[in-house]
Amino acid sequence: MMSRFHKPLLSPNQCGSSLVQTIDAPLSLVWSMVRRFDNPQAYKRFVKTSTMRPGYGGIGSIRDVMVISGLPARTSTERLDKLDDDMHVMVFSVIGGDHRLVNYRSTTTLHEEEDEEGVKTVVIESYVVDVPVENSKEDTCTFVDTIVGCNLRSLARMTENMACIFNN
Ligand code: A8S
Repeated sequence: MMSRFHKPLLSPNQCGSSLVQTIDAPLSLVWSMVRRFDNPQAYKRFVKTSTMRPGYGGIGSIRDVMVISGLPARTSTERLDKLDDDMHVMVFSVIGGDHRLVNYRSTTTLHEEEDEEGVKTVVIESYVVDVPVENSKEDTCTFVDTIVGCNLRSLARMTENMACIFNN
């Protein structure tokens, strides 16, 4: 299950982790949300606005994200590195912005899993990021795990609610 996409090489000054979220909704529905690099605010609740830079589409696209107030960050510039509609893989990098997550890179993959209740979608999101000099690896990972965990739970809640509507 832990596919080849989630084995990043870490430099000594980096940390990383991976989070898993099982969602009771079809993979096609979950993927339709995850693949929308131009619309992260659809489920990422820390995102206030996201604006695509003109002149792109597809791989290499850049978005300017503004996050909600109350976080140790205001803006983030992010680039789409990979979007595979067959393998259900999405990779993006943080390439700038007003925050402390330097060289952040996130990989998300979707997988179908069947249990007694039916077919579910398993989302794996892994990341790598530089550890700021004044921080520990543990604190950096705890901070990122919190954000990614919130995003994954929000994704689950939204797509499960949508699946519920479609089935009634
Ligand atoms: C994502 C994941 C993360 C986003 C982080 C980790 C961020 O948008 C927030 C706070 C920060 O300090 C950094 O998939 C940054 O969006 C919410 C602005 C990048």
